[in-house]
Amino acid sequence: MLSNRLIIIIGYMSIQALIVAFFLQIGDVATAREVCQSGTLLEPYSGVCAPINDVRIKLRGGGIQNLPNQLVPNLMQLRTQYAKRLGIEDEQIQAPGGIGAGTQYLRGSLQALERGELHTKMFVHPTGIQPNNLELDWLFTTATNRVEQCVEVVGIYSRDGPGSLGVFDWSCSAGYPCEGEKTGPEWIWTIDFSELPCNMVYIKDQGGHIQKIVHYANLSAKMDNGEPPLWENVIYLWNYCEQSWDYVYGHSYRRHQIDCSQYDNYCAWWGPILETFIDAGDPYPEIREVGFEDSLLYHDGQWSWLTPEETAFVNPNSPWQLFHFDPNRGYGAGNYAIEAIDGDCNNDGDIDGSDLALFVAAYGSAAGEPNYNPDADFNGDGFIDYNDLSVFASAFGQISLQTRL
Ligand SMILES: [Ca+2]
Ligand SMILES: [Ca+2]
Ligand SMILES: [Ca+2]
Repeated sequence: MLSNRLIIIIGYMSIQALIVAFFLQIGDVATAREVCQSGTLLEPYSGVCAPINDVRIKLRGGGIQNLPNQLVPNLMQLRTQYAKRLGIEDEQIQAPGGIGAGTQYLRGSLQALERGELHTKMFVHPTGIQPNNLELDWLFTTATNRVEQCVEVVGIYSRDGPGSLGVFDWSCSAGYPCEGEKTGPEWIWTIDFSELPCNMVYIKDQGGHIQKIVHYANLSAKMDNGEPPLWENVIYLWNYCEQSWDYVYGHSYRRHQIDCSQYDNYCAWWGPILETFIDAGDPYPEIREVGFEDSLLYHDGQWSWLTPEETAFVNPNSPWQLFHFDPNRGYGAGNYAIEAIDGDCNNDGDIDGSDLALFVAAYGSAAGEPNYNPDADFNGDGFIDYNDLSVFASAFGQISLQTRL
């Protein structure tokens, strides 16, 4: 069941979006989805059927790297080797799966025999996650969509350099090779976050920290009932400039998928996780906060908010701390976070002319009015008035500091 927050924005919606939001609100997402016309995909946080734009060719021009085989270790091999070092049984490392902290799909729950579609707002760090130069081999932020041979959208961080977004597809095979003639589970491409300016936005997370996020939908859908059935793995990134979906990756293949919700199957059991391969006893690096917000899984016609009835949670290893926890759909973990400050109307960590413009536009409004902006209502009383103005005036020019927590 979706939360009440959807209803808040209904005042700004088209009739179609209103109808969609209504069905979402009453939990009838199958109908909400049908209302979306073909060529559109439901954006579940706003209830809007948003257009889909195929940007695969444009992305290539933007510098997708085809060097992941050399640069980023294969996730399957990393996980298999690491599980062996930990003494985990072979059958428990059946791909795809993750090793790390975060949200875990419970066995017996979240069946996805027809479709698994994960939506999440993944914290990202275009300049990297390390505030210092302590050791870090690799850190990934990723999730499965509960389908056996799904595709993962991965935040990739290493010791040096910027953070990247990667696509790792489990469905590549000799019969159904992926782009670049890849015939096994493999990285398809990686791209620096800095190449995706329209796919990132600042938010204030539930822990009151400022985050840059990418909202993606990572889905595996059964397309026919052939022998074996046709499946499609697709990745959409939300485009904040166009208010539409960027179709960035797709792969079709035929397969009888294993039911990953069954007790004896160990595939696709991780929701949104952070994943490292640090040996016990080795020092953990200091990292900026990583995590996810508002994760949702659409599975076989139902939406799940990944509540504790259907998911478990694995805490991060010390010295990383859990900064906020919205069980089990959202969390932030790490050592360093950027605190949100009053006056920052666009949540980008400083209070400047952009915030002034937003504040002026909202000034004089009350909650429920079209120009009301909760991020400009610093005392949260539902009115943007002289009380907020005095907060804004005294905060103008401030920069929020990254604090070690
Ligand atoms: Ca700002
Ligand atoms: Ca700014
Ligand atoms: Ca106020």
